[in-house]
Amino acid sequence: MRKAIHAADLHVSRSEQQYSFAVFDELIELCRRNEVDLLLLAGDLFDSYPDAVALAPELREHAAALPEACRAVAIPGNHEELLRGEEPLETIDLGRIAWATGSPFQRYTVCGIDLFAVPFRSSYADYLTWEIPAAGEDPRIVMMHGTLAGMWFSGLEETEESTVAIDPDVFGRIGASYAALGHIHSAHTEELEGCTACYPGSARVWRRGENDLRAVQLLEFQGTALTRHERLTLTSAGRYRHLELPVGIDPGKVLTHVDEHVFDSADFVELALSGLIETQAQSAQLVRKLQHRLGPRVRRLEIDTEHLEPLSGFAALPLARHFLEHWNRRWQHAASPREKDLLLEARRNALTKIKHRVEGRR
Ligand SMILES: [Mn+2]
Repeated sequence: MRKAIHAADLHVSRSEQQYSFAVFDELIELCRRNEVDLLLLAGDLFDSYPDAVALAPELREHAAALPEACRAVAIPGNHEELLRGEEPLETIDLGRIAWATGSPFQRYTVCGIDLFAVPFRSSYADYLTWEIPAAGEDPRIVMMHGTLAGMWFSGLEETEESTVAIDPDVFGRIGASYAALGHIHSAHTEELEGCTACYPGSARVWRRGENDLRAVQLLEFQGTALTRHERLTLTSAGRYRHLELPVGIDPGKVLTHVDEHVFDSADFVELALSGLIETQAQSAQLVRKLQHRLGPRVRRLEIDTEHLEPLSGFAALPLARHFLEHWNRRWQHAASPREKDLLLEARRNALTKIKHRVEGRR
């Protein structure tokens, strides 16, 4: 039985160096704990070319902790192309990690696995001309970075503005039983051309909206067959958490509605304050209090006041008071997240209308 771990889109960067390396260390630890033979890094290991150049030495040191028997292969993703100019990718030395830059693919035979590592390119349209050797006894894995053709229609959110299509026909041509994919930051697996095509999702929270727990994929092969694949969570990656806080007549009350214990120290938390407030100064004070209380407990805290609008005299308006009293009763009995979302939206709309009415512009 052979084991591999497939990770993608770690985006190691100078701007979040400590966090990136904490996640990388956990990945190495997962390789140790599961005694894997092969670590696959499916692109965007670094956030940009300059990040790769600056942080490769530190990455080499961390990668030295890989179990002795474990081989590791990384392909460049579109992010290693960012700000690259004419500089060569091949000269980046990742130590224990083999950096696959051969075109159109680089082939590795690693403990009985036949690996086709395809570095990122702006188009894979020429795949029909690739010379693919006849399959042998070993299971084949193909590693690529881009978006599976057809995924635009599956309702999956794009992680990038630029999209490079991978035709799953290429998996069939290679005869791969597993496609280790990167680029889409949410996890997604499907069976295509007799191949299990998998995006483990980004190994770290790279930007807002990446709500799910971050994970890598553990693979087991027996003979030529993929016998198991399983998600392993990366706890040091934390989560992205978005929370709307409706501000009422007494703005300070919001603070009692925040339970800081639900957040993990690795989380990226975004609080969206909504409603009406008497003055900008009150709004700023509320932001400061929230920052003071939550800021030190989480990796990153952002407080959005776009939907918290100042309206002097608002707390004395009968219309606003009546609306909020009624709304609070409904809110206390809201059962589902869907109902809560609807109530929050209704509240934003109603308070904006009240503000416009008071200011005389309907
Ligand atoms: Mn990425």
